[in-house]
Amino acid sequence: MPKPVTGPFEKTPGWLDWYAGPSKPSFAVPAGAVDAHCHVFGPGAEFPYAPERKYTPCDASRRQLYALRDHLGFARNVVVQATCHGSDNRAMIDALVHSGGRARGVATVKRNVSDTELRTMHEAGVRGVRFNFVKRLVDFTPRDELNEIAGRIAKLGWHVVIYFEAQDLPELWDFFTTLPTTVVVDHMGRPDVAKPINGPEFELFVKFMRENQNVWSKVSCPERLSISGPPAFNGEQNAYRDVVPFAKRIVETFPDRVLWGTDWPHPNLKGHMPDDGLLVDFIPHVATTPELQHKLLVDNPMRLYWPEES
Ligand code: 0GY
Repeated sequence: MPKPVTGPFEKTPGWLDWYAGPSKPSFAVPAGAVDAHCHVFGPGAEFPYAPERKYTPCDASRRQLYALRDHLGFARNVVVQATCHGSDNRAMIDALVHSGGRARGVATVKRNVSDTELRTMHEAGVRGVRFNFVKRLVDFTPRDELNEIAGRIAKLGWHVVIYFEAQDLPELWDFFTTLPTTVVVDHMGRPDVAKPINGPEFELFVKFMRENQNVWSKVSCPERLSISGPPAFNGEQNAYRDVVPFAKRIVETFPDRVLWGTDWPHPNLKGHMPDDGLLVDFIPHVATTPELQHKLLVDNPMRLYWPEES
């Protein structure tokens, strides 16, 4: 793949660019597999980054995303609005409309979004909105505004994607459990994998999914959650081995409510930039049978994002 370039914006100091030479995964994803969590950044010269952004990335265009899709063997993408674009969804929507129907999107909207704008987004392929509670990424949005948005997008058959960190789940529980839509959690609610898998923090997340049948989880981002790191860091065969038990538990307990995504182009990583081919090789460690792999990569994302085809 061509190397990352940056447009007219100055990248955040220390920014790690996405990895331009991903390996071919050893694991062959099933036909029709969906990368259900990825982003586009700009390009900044065409789609400027939002003034309120908390970071300035290197550009990561739809062409580069779709080249990665093909390289890894995926058929489709779900492009999630990145916080560096705020509620300006143009780059994400441009990616959808140039995907030949092979991408759906998750937008960020404010309460002043019009019904016409929502309808236009739907026609482009948007099927959800993202509510972000990670304080380093976004400013606070009042709950009444989020409730109002959730009520409006529910009528379109969309869902809500939530991003939060494990220690914040108790405080957010009541809000999450009253949302009127399917609710998709990013990256398993960001567990601290140094803590025990059957300790109170992760048990609360399992309970959250068990007691709320409308809650799904992405078992994504081992590179973000891992302390043991990739093979080059720990000298082992299995990348991100410390995340495996957490993701495997969620896949095996809720096989019909899990999704997987690369998280390309991997915003805000500090230690290393993953080889996306190795990330794909993480999948069979957490979804250990062909049946579980098919649910995770094909059946579940198709049911949520392309119900008319599933
Ligand atoms: C992710 C994770 C992060 C960033 C964003 O939209 C974003 O800026 O999602 C993060 O920094 O943890 O899912 O891409």
